[in-house]
Amino acid sequence: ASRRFFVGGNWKMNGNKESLLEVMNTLNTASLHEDTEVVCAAPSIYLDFARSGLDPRFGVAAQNCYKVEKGAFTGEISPAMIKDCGADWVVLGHSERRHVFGESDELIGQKVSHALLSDVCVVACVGETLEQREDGSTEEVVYAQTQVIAENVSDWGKVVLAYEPVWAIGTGRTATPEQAQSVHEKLRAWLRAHVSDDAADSVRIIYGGSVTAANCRELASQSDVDGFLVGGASLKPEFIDIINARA
Ligand code: G2H
Repeated sequence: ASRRFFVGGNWKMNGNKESLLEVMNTLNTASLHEDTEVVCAAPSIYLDFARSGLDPRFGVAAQNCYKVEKGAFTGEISPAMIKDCGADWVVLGHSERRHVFGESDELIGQKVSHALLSDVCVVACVGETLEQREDGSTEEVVYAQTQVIAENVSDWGKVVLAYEPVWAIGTGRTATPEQAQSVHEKLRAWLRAHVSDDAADSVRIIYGGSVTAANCRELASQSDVDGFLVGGASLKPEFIDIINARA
């Protein structure tokens, strides 16, 4: 595919300055496939630290943000602040935001809209729970989540769609390459039917959920898998192998 491979490292709420510096030094000195876009999602309190510690060839993302520019929203950060820290991306709708913090599709949509209007690129996440997969509603769930995201996208050139089955996140249970490819292919068809041919052909659809150095190559070889969102393994030296999965 002509789509540029995209690998996001989602540090989640892990690390400290000392350990993250080590992670960043490993990245800065690694020899990486040039055609891969790499973005690290840092805890918001470390956005500045990540931006100054990472080589400019890496992008930096926030892991969440609020839906307005400023105001009395104690504890929140805005896309304007993300940009002010030199970061260009935000992860929105991650399953931990949806399921641990109870974020609704509606709120995620509003966040997507405001981030894009603020010129911050978005990694928008969708994915079904184990119960939903088992009762056969995977497609219905990911289409509905994608629909609300799509209603709020002003520029698909600034969006990466991440498919993260909830049952595969941090569990060591990865989707098989066939399972991932099947959902990615359906999401691309959904984009073709409901957005445009251009969006369907150009939007990167990345897979997340227990991606490791051991399983990344086969996943990366699937025609509709355009990269990864990596949690646990993004803090380990094997992240380099994952970045180079398609090399
Ligand atoms: C899914 C993923 C990164 P992990 O949340 O977003 O985490 O690779 O640890 O399953």
